[in-house]
Amino acid sequence: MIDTTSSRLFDEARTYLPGGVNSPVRAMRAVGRQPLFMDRGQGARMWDVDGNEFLDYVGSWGPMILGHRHPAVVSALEAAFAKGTSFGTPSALEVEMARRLVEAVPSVEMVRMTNSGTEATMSALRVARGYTGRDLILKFVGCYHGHGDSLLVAAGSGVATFGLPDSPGVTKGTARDTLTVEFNDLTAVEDVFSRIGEQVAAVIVEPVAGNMGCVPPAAGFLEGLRAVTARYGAVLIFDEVMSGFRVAYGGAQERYSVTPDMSTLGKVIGGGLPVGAFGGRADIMEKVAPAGSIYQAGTLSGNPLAMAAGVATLDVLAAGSAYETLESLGARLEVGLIAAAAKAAIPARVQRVGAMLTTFFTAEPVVDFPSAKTSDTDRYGRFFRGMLERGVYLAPSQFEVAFLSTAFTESDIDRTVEAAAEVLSGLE
Ligand code: KE4
Repeated sequence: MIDTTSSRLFDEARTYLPGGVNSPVRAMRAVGRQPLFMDRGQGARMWDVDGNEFLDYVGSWGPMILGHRHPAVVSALEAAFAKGTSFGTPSALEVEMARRLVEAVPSVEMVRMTNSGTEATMSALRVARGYTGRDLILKFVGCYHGHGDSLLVAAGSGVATFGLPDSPGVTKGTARDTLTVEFNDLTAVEDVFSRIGEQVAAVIVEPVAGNMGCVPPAAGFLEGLRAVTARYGAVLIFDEVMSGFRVAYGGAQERYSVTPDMSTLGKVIGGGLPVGAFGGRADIMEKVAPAGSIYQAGTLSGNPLAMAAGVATLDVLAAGSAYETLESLGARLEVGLIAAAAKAAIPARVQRVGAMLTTFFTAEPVVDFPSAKTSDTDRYGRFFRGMLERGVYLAPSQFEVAFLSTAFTESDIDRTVEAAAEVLSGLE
């Protein structure tokens, strides 16, 4: 594969941008190669600056659920753009978006737009702390909720203890207010609450984990979180930035019939433009300025272009058979990958929820971050590079997911499976 233009651009980019990228995972360090610079996308495909064509299973990390340049999104953006880009005033499109989120997402009675998932989760935590008057939050090892300080916290020595900074720059004081336990470990959560439940402002969880690879909630896990947080008056936050409008139109909370107190959203709801949102029970959201005293703001929050692309995306998802298509394509890919790994006698686990899927290079079920880490990441890197050479762009990390879009066809999936069979058969 020729990547001379990408390579030249990367050399120049590293002069101006830390690591040559604007977000670390794009640098492809986890899969042992330099990044490719994309030039354009159409449907399920994208082309890099050297003209290489790829089936795109990253989809901008989730937003492109309809594929690139869906006609409805393009025309909505053109119409909005013809009238200007941003006014810093209320606009009708913000009301259109808010109404759809309230109608679609069971926990959302009121909502506030932001410009990223990070802003959404940061804001949701502040609101939960302001609403409860409590300081502590509980998160799960391996779940990622953006780069807000309170959430860049590693498990303390032995889980279910106070957190430790997971990045330089996060203060010990901040980390101390974040507890971490293993994903799917309801007993550990109940143990924390039995000891200090009255101090916990919120539990934040990816209801379907996607940032350690795809890890579904264990039976009863989400229901258990709902019960214990209700019992102690803590706010249950579902971080649906990735799962929202992906695993169902109403997100994981609709798919698993568990309604949190607050939810955070992003990615899909912006149709590829910068976006985030946090929402929840009206009695909580009414505390947010200027209705209430909990401050939160944003110059470009609810900007017309992102609202136009997002509303158009949600309307396409709501109108047709998108989720049946995504489920059927996802199942076809899952079955094909399992068969290809078995034929090659490569230990692998394919885990999927709807249109998000991960091939873990481990023999054991992946139920939390420790089990995800039994995966052979070096083997994943070789798998990734082999697939890239065959025109299939997967997530450049074992601990991410492949995202399907409605733009894929069955023959795209079959081609992906054929490529996987070739790569896996040659993978020592
Ligand atoms: P952003 O700030 O990147 O818009 O959203 C943060 C975020 C919050 N919550 C969940 C569940 C998320 O998955 C994310 C961001 N996801 C990563 C992909 N694993 C974005 C890719 C990147 O960091 O470049």
